[in-house]
Amino acid sequence: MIQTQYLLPPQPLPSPLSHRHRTLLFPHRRRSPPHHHHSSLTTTIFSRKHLNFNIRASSDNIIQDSKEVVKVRAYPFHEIEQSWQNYWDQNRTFRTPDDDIDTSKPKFYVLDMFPYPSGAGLHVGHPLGYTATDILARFKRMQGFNVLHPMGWDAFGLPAEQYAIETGTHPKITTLKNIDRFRTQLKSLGFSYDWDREISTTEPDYYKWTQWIFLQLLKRGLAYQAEVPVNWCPALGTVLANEEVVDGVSERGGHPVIRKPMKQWMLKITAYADRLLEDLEDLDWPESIKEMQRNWIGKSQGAEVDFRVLSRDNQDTDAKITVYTTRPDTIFGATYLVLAPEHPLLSSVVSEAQQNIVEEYKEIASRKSDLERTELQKEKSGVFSGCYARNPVNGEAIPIWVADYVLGSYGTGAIMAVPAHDSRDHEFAKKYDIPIHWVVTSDECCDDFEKPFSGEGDVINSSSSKTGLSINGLRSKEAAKKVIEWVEKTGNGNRKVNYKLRDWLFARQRYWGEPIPVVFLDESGETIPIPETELPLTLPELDDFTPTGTGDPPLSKAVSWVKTVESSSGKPARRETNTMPQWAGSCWYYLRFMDTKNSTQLVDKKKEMYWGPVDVYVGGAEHAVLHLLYSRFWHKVLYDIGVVSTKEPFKCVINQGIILGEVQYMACKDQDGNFVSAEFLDTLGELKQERIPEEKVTKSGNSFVLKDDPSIRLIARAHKMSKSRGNVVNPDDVVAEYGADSLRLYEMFMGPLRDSKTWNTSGIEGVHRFLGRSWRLIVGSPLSDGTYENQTVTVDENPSLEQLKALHRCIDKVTDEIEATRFNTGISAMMEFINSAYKWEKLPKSIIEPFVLLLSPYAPHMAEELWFRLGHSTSLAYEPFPKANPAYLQDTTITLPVQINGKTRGTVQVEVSCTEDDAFKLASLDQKLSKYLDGKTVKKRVYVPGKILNVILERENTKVGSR
Ligand code: ANZ
Repeated sequence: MIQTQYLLPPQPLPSPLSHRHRTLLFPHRRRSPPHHHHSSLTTTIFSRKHLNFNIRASSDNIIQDSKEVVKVRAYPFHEIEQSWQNYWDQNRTFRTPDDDIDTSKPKFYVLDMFPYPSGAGLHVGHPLGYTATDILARFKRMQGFNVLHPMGWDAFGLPAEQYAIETGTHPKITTLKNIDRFRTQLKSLGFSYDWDREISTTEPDYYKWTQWIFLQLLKRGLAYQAEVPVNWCPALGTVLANEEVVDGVSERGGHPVIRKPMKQWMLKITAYADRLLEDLEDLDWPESIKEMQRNWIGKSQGAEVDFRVLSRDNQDTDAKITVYTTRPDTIFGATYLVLAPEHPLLSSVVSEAQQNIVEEYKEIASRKSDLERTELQKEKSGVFSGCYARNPVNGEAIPIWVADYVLGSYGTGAIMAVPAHDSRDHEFAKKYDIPIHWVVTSDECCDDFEKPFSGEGDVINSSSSKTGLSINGLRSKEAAKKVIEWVEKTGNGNRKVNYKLRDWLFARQRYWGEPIPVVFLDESGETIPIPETELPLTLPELDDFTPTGTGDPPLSKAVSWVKTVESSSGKPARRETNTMPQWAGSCWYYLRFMDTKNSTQLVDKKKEMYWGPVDVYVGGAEHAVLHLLYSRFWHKVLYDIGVVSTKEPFKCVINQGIILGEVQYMACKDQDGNFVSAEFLDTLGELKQERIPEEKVTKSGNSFVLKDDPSIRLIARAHKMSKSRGNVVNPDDVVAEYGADSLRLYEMFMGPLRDSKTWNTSGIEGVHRFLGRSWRLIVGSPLSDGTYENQTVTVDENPSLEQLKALHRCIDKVTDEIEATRFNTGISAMMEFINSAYKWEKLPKSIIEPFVLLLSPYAPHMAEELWFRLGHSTSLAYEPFPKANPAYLQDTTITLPVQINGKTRGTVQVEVSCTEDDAFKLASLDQKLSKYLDGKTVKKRVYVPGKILNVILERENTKVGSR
């Protein structure tokens, strides 16, 4: 597996480190580490073009020199970060014990949705979720939890295969290269993954178990084969994935794509529909995802009703069309039936006269995806079949139409259309002049009978003397119930629950995926699973990845691999040449992380019972449905066969928001090239737009305007990062310029984790300055050569009450905010602390050490370095997280009312324990109160501590006879 190629476990080191070991680990840093000698300010300048500057001052501000502006690093992160990453690597600091784990401690399993290692490398969106989970992992470790925080690669998939077709580079090579790049990038961000547990879905040791799960599904009848339409592109001679088809043509080349049935593997996820629905209730997941899963499963209750097909002379035939309806109460309003174009009965129903038209219509429909067909805005289309059917409730003959707004794959593929009460049917009936019969009424409807009424109400016009059924006057619910009872009694149908959820198409005509472990006997075609002992069935080497032209998957080119014998009988057989879809490997990887090297079991039972389920799972909302639903399904199957002990895989799911590119400013220009303010955009119609650089923009009220001409309002917009817009931010560049800790801190400081946010470079400068300020506060100002002392300016003195209060307030806030995953406000608390600390004359070590621990989950490199400079010889990763002492949290200042001559004239803020003299002094300094007190003689002061101060003044200018 990949990790064995990568990490050579160094000799475990005794802990705490002896001095000798420390020098081994930090060969460059005895008491005064050489790297700090090198860290003169000239080398800490970030210069883009090897600029040679003479820097005079240390500051995190921008310094002007030699006509150019360069940024000075706020602190020597470039040395610190690399050396701590090496330290963590060499010491395997974040290795989670495996067989040697102390299970009496509580566990915390925090997982990222593992990435597909694309050729483009990491995106700034990745570290958003990864930093959040890393903060949680580090925090929980310090709180004494056993933490499982692993990383791996979801590495099968299309791009590597497409690249192979274009360049001949084997997908394995591309994949390994991309994984190396991703790993290096992740390490450069200081994430505390246990790299000993790295896995890749493409490694045979891993996919052996993906294949094993498939065999278990097969054994239980949960995997089966069926004819299912695929996207077939005749011109390219290949089957395409949905994402390779855009508007009905191939993404590459723009060739037409049609839907063609092919025999494929399906997984019976529908057998788990009810459990997938019910078990959502207990999950701590965003309500929006739960709702999306509910809709995806789409449970609906209704009835199947049979409509007898009529012969030319209006007689009942043996054929019947079964429709699915959720509104049996509207059955008297059914004025036509619709069959989906792919309905199996269609060809036997169509009249001779309509044959050609129907065939043509079917052809056109076969090119559309289900999504296109059901889009509400799309104009409805259809053709008459030439045939009629009888409505069982009133015996009326109604026409049978063919229309693609009815899908073959849902319900029965046929509907009774009720144009008065369904908007799609209404639109269709209007277009083709089909009668509309109103059968439900309510106060909220039916003013004009122009629009359909889809709500429930009172049933009207719904009785038949012929059949004796009447539902008039009933409410929709009761009417539906009565109709269902009637059709059941008369043998015309039955109650039915339906799900939107379809079985999962589990085969791809692709090379770069897991081989499906079955063979087909040559003589009978019978499907036989390969024995579990023969797993993994490895992917054969292949040099030619180009499509076969016949629709057969590329694996069929591996002729000697495909031709085989069935193990138990020795009979000649062919291997399956379809592979599993990309979703397969990611369905269960969280289980493998618990026990990555087990060669006899998917996961050891004891380990699973300890680690399962995942406590916090963070990833993008784009996986709200498929990935999360598929893995829940597999998990439940594994639960049923006793492999896992929990019903659900992920206790809490969090979706991090999207990071949009930096706000871009556009100015409008008229035809003559003059700037026009954006508010005229609507009135002047088409205006040219021109991008304006940020330095030419200024804010005015709520909008942005041109600096040179504030009357020109600009359009400000943030877009999704994309190559074509040129607004992609590469994390490598940010790390080079500001350091990993700044990137981590910035991504957390941008806003609430779950919100979408826009990237803003001045924001990162802000957090970078904060880190620099923290560094210089604790380490001191740089020496004349620009290096820093190898220790701190902290003192071994007792802290003041004020310092203790500031610290404990910070501990309290940071702890609360991490626990609530509100990382941005946690940072604000640390910023406040540093601001107060700058006002102190002395920095007691007992105050600064806990602060460094608080900072460590966010900015681990700097925190480790400070910890080291504070005189510690081991990593702080397992130091107990500071606990707030409630005694220092109480707010002891109060608002004291001040009376002058018995009249309340104002208030002052004082400590509860404030003396009378201090209270009076504060009152005479107060702007409002001093007006009354200045130049007056105080006769008497009455002070009730914590309650009131009353000042009685000498009377002056007393007018005679005034009273
Ligand atoms: C008559 C009717 C009257 C309907 C009415 C609705 C409103 P859900 O809730 O999504 O299950 N339908 C059934 N099968 C369909 C298919 N294969 N393709 C497209 N539409 C189909 O919706 C079920 C309703 O959607 C069914 O109830 C059916 O139209 C339609 F006032 O029957 B109804």
